[in-house]
Amino acid sequence: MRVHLCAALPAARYGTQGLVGVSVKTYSKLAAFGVYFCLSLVLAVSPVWAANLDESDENGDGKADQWLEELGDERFKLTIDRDFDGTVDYSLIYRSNGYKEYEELDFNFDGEMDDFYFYRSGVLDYRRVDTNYDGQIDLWVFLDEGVYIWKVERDTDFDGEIDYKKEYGPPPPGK
Ligand SMILES: [Ca+2]
Ligand SMILES: [Ca+2]
Ligand SMILES: [Ca+2]
Ligand SMILES: [Ca+2]
Repeated sequence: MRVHLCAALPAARYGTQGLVGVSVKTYSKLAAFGVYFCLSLVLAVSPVWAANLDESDENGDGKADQWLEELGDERFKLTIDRDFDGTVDYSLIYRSNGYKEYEELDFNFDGEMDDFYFYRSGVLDYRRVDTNYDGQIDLWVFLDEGVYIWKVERDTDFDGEIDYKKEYGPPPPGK
């Protein structure tokens, strides 16, 4: 059985709030048309950054809300203040070949990152989520080919101990 990342994550979490730059209404509409809409795929590396921009003011309020930093070793870090409140709530590290390495998101805009994406050769490998925003990871999702879940672990009572494990198949080669 192959379980798609978008299908298996707690739906409530993604139905109640606006996604990155997309209103709930638009999201529902997309969902109604059967469009897969994963958070991790929303913010692709924008071609605008190919120019040597290191700061940008997307909403024109005179304050920068997107930053690009060269880390060296052909690696870059993009950070964004999605709700323009002055606190960074998204960051992405990627390589000059366009491969993502790491991504993190403050989904509920409380100032703490709560959704973490780890990539291998540019492909999403696993994801860690703090679903109740208490600062502690309670959901681990392990992926094959970037989109198929092969294992899920959860701490359902948020006491720091994993109490739920589900494997959808044998570990993929090399995992
Ligand atoms: Ca701004
Ligand atoms: Ca913010
Ligand atoms: Ca948060
Ligand atoms: Ca938690």
